[in-house]
Amino acid sequence: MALTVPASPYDFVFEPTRTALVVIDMQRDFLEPGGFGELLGNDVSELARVVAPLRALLDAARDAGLLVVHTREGHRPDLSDAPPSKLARGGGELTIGSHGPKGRILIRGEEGHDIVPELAPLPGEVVLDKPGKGAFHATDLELLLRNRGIERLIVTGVTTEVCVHTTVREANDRGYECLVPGDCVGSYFPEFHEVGLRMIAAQGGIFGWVGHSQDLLDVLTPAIARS
Ligand code: C5J
Repeated sequence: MALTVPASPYDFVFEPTRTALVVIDMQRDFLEPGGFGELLGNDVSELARVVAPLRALLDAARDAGLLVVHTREGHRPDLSDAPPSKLARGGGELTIGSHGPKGRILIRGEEGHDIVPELAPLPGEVVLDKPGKGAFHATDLELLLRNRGIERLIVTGVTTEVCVHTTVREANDRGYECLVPGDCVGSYFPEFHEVGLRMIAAQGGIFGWVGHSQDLLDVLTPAIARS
């Protein structure tokens, strides 16, 4: 049964069995004190506010039977999948692969690369390791979605203007309809967050829709009760 949520620029209609909740990079390295984000000088408390509403949405999506996809940005320990340009970027002492308080920065298998415990994937949920900002770049995400008949994505996570935006743009070009609940995405820069959301819904929804998690809960909860 199709569900309708209020969103900008207009209502977003989705069928739960043909929709995936995509949770982008809710990793210790981005969210926790001592992680890569903080080592770069960012205020990680800006991202902490995303965890509670996203956890509620994740629980509802699981109960309503949406496909759940978690992504993690990171690299192989030998850095062979990291473009030299990405490693050089920033020019600081600490970069991807450096040793930090949470192990080697953005390296698969290290503590900082893990998803925060509040949003830990359940057994059987898709966990997609991605070397880039977008979740479609150099991953099998498109194949997984196509094989499940997924047409729409609810895109959440961090950061709004980097990995969330890149993923929404990639998805949009591939024909997926994307809804971004604004309270379930976050940025170290409040102004980038605001403008990033406005950019998605501008011009009649040039990249997709922007909504709120409570409106999703309002339609998912009755759908769970009916099932
Ligand atoms: C960044 C991300 N900001 N997940 N990664 O480098 O947005």
